[in-house]
Amino acid sequence: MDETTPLVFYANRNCPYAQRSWITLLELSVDFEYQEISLGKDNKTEWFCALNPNGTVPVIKHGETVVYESLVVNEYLCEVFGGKGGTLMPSQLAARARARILMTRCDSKLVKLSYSYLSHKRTEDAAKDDQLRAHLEEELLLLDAAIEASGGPYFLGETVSLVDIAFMPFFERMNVALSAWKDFEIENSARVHLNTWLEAMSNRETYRQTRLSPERIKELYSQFLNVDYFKRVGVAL
Ligand SMILES: N[C@@H](CCC(=O)N[C@@H](CS)C(=O)NCC(=O)O)C(=O)O
Repeated sequence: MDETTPLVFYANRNCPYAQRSWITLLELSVDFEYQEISLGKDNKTEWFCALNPNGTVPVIKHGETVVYESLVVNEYLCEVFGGKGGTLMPSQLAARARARILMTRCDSKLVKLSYSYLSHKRTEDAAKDDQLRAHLEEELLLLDAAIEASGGPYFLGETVSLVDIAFMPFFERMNVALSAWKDFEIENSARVHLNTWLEAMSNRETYRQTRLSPERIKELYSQFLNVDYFKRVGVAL
């Protein structure tokens, strides 16, 4: 298996996890075949579950090798294609560990805190709403400090990495949804490094090719919020 082996990318246009791998494929200039998976339908089929027993996107099939879980897919892509269009992981072991700590934190903290706050109904418990908002603010400050410590504009310093790619699809959605439903702006003068990071990421051509429009995010998220989708899939408390 090498960079000349055909690669199929199974994804869904609305999925932030799949978007992570899509940006990575584009950043690494990989040739691939995009296959759209209709969620609730194609991902329940026998053929898809044989590829990924979790029934989730993204999945890549690279020759006979099948990889799923967005963060694992992205590291695999870096390992195989990292030499071609530039690498997205640092070479030093300590920096690689730091990158993994931040990527894991994206899923265990930022994603959970932001979807929990977004899906909480203030009318049901205002004190809890304030608490969820405060937890999210704290996490955003921590991320701001992480970017500051690296010198920015990216999480690991001057060059874009898998860490930035892991976070961006969620910031894209939260930027729109938290503003629309919670009157909460991600861009805030208390988080200058995060603001600069968001701008640097938003200007990247690879990301721009994969982004959802704000209108589409609002349309999707109003459906999701109506059916308590985020709680059902386990990204909100
Ligand atoms: N931890 C997984 C999460 C992937 C995930 O949850 N994908 C969602 C779409 S955003 C999915 O495929 N859900 C299956 C479904 O909705 O039936 C990853 O990082 O790849």
